[in-house]
Amino acid sequence: MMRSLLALTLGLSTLSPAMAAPVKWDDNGHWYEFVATPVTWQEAFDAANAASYLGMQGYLATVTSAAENSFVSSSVAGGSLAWLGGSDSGAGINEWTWRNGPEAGQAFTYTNWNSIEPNNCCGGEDYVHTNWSGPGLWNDHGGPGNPGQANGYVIEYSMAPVPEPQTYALLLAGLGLVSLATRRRKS
Ligand SMILES: [Ca+2]
Ligand SMILES: [Ca+2]
Repeated sequence: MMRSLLALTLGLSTLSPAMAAPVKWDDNGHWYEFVATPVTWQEAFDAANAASYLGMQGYLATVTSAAENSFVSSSVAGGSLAWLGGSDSGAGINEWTWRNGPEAGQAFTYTNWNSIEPNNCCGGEDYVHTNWSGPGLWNDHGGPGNPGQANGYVIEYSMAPVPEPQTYALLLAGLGLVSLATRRRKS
């Protein structure tokens, strides 16, 4: 019994390397998870978008306020370097946008760059990570100058965006037809 429990525990830890349990942020009801395994931004992006938790879609964290930055950088990542879901790849230098999640395609409205960042150093840096030489400080890092640069990342989980009002109208119209049909069948 003990041995099979141990095997199960080992098996589970092999399946999810270096993953802390997701934690909820009460301010927005989203959940966040730090993955310590060092990977490139693109690998982190793909893994985060393939993840789900309690029926919520995962994405590389989108940080849109000082409070969220503090929670993500300190409480979740514990001060370790962590990719966030923003990039200026394929756009003008320092035309930063969030690349996934509810804010996909939106320009940064909040930033916390370290004093000399973003500097597009070393042949070009296109991805943002936090905790660069100070708690919660951002830096542009990774490709194309250094495509192999790797560190941990934070996955954010939230429910799918609320449907547009138009979709609601269609949904309600559909429900109306269903109840009409049901009533007809009864009579
Ligand atoms: Ca967010
Ligand atoms: Ca930089």
